[in-house]
Amino acid sequence: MVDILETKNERTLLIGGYVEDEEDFAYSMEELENLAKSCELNVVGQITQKLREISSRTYYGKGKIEEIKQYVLANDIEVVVTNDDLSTSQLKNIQEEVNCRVMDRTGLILDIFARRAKTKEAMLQVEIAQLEYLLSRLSLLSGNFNERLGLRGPGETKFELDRRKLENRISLLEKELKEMVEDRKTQRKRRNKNEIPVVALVGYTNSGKSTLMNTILEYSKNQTEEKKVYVEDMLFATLETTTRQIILDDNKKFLLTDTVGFVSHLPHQLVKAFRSTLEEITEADLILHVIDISNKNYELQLKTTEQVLKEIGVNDIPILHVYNKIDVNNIMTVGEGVFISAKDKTNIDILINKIREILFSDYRTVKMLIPYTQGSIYSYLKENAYIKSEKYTEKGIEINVELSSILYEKFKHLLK
Ligand SMILES: Nc1nc2c(ncn2[C@@H]2O[C@H](COP(=O)(O)OP(=O)(O)OP(=O)(O)O)[C@@H](O)[C@H]2O)c(=O)[nH]1
Ligand SMILES: [Mg+2]
Repeated sequence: MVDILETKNERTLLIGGYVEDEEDFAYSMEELENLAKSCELNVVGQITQKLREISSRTYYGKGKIEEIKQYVLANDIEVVVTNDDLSTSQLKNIQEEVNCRVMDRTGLILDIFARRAKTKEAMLQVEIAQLEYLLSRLSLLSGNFNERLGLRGPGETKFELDRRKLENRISLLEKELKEMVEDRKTQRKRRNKNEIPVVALVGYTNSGKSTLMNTILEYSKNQTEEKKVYVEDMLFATLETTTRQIILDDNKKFLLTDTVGFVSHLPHQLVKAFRSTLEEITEADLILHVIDISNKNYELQLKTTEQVLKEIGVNDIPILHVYNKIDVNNIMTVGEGVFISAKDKTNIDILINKIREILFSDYRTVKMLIPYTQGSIYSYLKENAYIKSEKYTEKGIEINVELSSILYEKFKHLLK
């Protein structure tokens, strides 16, 4: 794994500019601080600027750059993190002016992903994203490199060599990833054959997707503690999708998938590298969009998630808004959807009923008579449908059963 950052409690200054919408900007700076803390950076302060015009050389104005430089000197700042999307040459120029390492939001997010990746697939995806990022910022890095070595000039030879090395490594990793993804696709196909509907938990990072997964698991007949997933109060606790089968008390079954969270300005390298993981969302029958209603910026988070969903090609899957954390902030009038607390397990039954309505709208309740000679059908229905009542008669077992349209077609000859 390449190490872009190697941060160790370094004294850090956050910088950022905004054109309008000061409130959204203040929030994104707050989020940047959280991202920096997740990278174990020691955030000492922040300098912001309302941008009247954007300097093509250093992005921020001349006076601001001077202020940043002075701050860096006076406070022993080791890393400056910018909230803005700067060109490599702008980053390079700022780096030279303020005389310390400058990183951007993308670099931070990539570093968090690198720290959290645990499975082989996630590690591969993160490394590809990091290398793509390095490749796009190569001139910045090789400039540094030259400086350190006391070289003069752009150092073209080293630059080209690095570029080729990176490109080769990327294609090697992509090949490895592709093979892994193929395996998973085959597994998924097998699953689809079973025709169990898939529900995907999707949403902003830290909104409570994994907590909700664990809570819904408790409503499943086949639940065990080991099936629970990792929950943590930090950004990007989940980096890999996990799928669990849920069996409701009336034998209705679905697969529930927990997915990686989104963040505003999710680096495109990550979206690209995680495409195979995110694709699972596009194959779901229902998306539960989990929104942290206790976050004052939940609307922005909601929009960001919707944007990413569009980007990965979700357009005709039903989406149910699940407003979470009502135990913290109970405002139930903000929109259509279900209002729950995944942590306190409030309104989970309402949510499950909604899921039932959407996924199992083709279910119907009918009366059947199963001759005693066909006891295996009875056992099959006991497992795969919901027998609401049963009576033993002379001709066989009379049942009142709720079943899917597929099972209905299969057994309609037994209708009474
Ligand atoms: N108060 C409150 N906290 C909650 C609720 N649901 C989840 N949390 C907390 O929110 C934090 C994040 O929860 P996760 O379930 O890990 O969130 P996630 O959406 O899976 O996050 P990522 O995997 O990082 O994208 C944890 O500290 C949870 O305990 C809730 O209903 N109420
Ligand atoms: Mg999670």
